[in-house]
Amino acid sequence: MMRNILLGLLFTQTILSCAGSGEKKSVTVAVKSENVTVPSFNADSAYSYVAKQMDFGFRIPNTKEHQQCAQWLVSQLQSRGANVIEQDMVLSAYDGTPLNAKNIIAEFNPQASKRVLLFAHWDSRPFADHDPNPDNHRKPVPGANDGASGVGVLLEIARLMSKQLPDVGVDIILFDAEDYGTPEFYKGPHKENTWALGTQYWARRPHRPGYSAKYGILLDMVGASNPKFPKEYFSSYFAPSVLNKVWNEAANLGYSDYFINNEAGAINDDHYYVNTMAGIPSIDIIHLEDGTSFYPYWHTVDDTIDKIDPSTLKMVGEVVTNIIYKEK
Ligand code: AHN
Ligand code: ZN
Repeated sequence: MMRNILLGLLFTQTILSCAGSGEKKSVTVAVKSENVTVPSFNADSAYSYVAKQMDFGFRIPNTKEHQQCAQWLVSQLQSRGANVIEQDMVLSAYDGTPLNAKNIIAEFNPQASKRVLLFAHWDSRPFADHDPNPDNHRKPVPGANDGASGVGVLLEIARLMSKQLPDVGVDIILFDAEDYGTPEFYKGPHKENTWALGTQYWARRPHRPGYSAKYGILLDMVGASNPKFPKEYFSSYFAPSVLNKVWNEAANLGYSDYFINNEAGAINDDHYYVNTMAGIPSIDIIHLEDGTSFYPYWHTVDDTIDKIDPSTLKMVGEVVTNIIYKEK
């Protein structure tokens, strides 16, 4: 049995690497688009958007801080000229708690048929269940890197798009209730798929029936100093050409020390459901220290604003900005 699974994996990898060798076409596209002006990503502006989210407090469903932050996110995106859709829903958490949640969807260039989807989660986790101190396990995670960083980068990209639209359509989705997954201390009945609840809801009921995009890019924990972004497993499995395109762009921009070539483990994150349920090939740019463990303050009470380094926001922002403005 195990042997068959292993053989199956080897076979799949062979297919994927064959698919990866067809990269010459995308090289041609990149050369053609060299004369495109790519607006410059402002790291201080992105940082200020991270800090602003933190000022609201914990962004936990069913709280007023969460509602207030949502209102601000919607008005930010509207002020950038996007068509903003608020997808309100009541979700059921790992223990059956009803969660009043909101996905925030911002369409730029809504009439363009070729679209790219950029996404991040905007909620923060109610339980610091990975904190070294067990007394903190039921306290909330501030979520500076885990949540606010990806949103900060996307809000800065939205600001850039308000001045100059890329050729393709871009949808920014800020998903809710990503981080309400089963806490490690929970002893009740087991439930599957308790993470990324907002994404699962959207994949079943997209904001436009039949919605699709050419590909998707998820930003998760993209703000800490000296990050490592290895090639996360589901990203290489479902979207190898997107992954290579983005990592090549990062190398072009001089960021190959951070966007590293190592293969990393599978992370059950928002992109998993965008791939498997919505069928949009999507990658996860995620800080993984040694290929398996998250950024050091992940799900601790110390995931605070002082961990955010504008130069990390800048490298990720610049890579994604180059990708969308060079897309034809
Ligand atoms: C799991 O821990 C299974 N998924 C976590 C994905 C995540 C949480 N990303 C940010 N916070
Ligand atoms: Zn988290």
